[in-house]
Amino acid sequence: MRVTMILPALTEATSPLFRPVKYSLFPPLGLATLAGYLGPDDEVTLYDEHVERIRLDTLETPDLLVLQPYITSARRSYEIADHFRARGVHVAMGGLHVTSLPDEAAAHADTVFTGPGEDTWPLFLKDFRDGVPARRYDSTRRTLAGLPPVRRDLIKRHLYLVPNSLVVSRGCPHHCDFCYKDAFFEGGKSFYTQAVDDALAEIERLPGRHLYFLDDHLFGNRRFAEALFDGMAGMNRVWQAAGTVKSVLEPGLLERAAGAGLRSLFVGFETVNGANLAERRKDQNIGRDYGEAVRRLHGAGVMVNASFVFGLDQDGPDVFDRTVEWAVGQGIETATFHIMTPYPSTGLWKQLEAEGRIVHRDWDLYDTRHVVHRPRNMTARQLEDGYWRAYRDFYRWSNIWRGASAQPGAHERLRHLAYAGAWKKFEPAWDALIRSRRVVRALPLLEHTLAAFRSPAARGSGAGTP
Ligand code: B12
Ligand code: SF4
Repeated sequence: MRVTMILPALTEATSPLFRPVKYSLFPPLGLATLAGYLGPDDEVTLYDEHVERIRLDTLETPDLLVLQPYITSARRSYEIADHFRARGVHVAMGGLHVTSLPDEAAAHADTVFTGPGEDTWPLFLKDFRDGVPARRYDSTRRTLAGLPPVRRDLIKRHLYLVPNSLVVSRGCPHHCDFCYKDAFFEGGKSFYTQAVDDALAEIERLPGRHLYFLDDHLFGNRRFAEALFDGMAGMNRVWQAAGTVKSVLEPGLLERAAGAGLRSLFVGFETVNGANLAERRKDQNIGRDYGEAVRRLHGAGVMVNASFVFGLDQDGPDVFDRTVEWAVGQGIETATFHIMTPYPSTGLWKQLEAEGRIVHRDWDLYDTRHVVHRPRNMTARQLEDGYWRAYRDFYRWSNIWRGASAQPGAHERLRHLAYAGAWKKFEPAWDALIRSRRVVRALPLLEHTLAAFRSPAARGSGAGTP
């Protein structure tokens, strides 16, 4: 069987006007995971529009086309699907946006899938080979046991800065109402992990030193996380991941992660307005000392990528300056800002829709950079302007210097400057590297920046990775 898999990209990812480094970070892990279920005789090709241009009229005509639309790439995905269906190709679509709006996707596909694919995809493959594929498969049985190895041989590693991204769990134990998670995992378990040995085996298969865990919350199951970090100690890895404020404040876990090579953590602080938290069911952040979380991370030698959402119902026009001021004052190395975006079928979507506050359904603009709802305590213009101003202000050299000077020591100050500066300040260099189609050449630099620093505690004891 000939199978083509495509991760479509929103159009701006290919625009010369837009800084594209973000789109050259991670390979299409979901599709490479599904490819693992294909047989040795199947011919499979995997394309990722974030890093390569595809011309539909020159592509081969496969027996089966597999598409994974995100909300912002839904329009493009449907365009690709329609093109191939007109040529008689069976089109299968699944993933987050399809799960949110299966009927919308079904108008462009022969088969749609809701939820994660590990149970339904092998079922479909059998039905398809037998000539009786169904129109729709809904995932209910959730497990990562017996997962075949991810087909990393299909990934064009040289096109990515972070080719070694991986996930060892699915979902998250929390229920923030703006998050994709509860809707995506409806009908079954919404948080589950691989067996620790399987996760360690996956890590062993990855070349080099650097890893990026894309798990929603790597620390979400303490027993699993501890065993994983213990197993990773001594593997000489440096890695990045995501975790919650609550998990950072829990004694012991962070230190174990740092000992196993954790060097930077994406943390969902979300808001400096405590009143927003209960409203958005971000219960795990309520009453937590954010400053203490940052100090603990820095104390363990872990850089912080702080995530914030603007335009929540309790936010007024002062929220942008307050957030930037707080983050810079804490010495936070990198920040990711988002405009609150109601994804269809989330709790947030349902509330705003009931209140008549969804302004339009142009999914291209649901990219967390555009205002798609009617904010409560400011205008849409104030929100969009404030969002861009926050980015500019946070990454001003004066603020990068100020942030670096809030770090505990000279070592940390240097790393702060190197990492924050490289991330936002050298866009022309990134562009040049990406256009040379050898972005992976920057990976040693990233590894070096992450590895060049050990926690004060680890430096004292000689423990941890070099
Ligand atoms: C890596 C990542 C990116 C990468 C690129 C994606 C890539 N190369 O895969 C980058 C940085 C480019 C990115 C960008 C954005 N992202 Co993003 N990203 C992620 C992240 C962290 C991990 C994705 C991943 O690899 N998961 C692991 C794999 C194994 O799971 P999976 O891809 O979901 O695939 C499984 C299932 O979905 C299903 N499946 C998927 N496709 C198909 C197809 C078939 C036929 C079948 C059967 C099953 C199936 O089976 C797979 C195996 O279980 C997710 C968070 C998350 N937890 O998923 C957010 C996430 C997907 N991103 C999101 C968003 C909003 C964005 C941006 C719009 C944000 C922004 N402000 O820029 C942009 C735009 C992206 C675009 N192309 O349009 C949202 C999506 C919301 C939505 N409803 O679509 C998520 C969920 C984050 C969040 N919590 O809000 N992202
Ligand atoms: S903690 Fe993160 S992944 Fe978990 S539900 Fe909240 S936003 Fe989603």
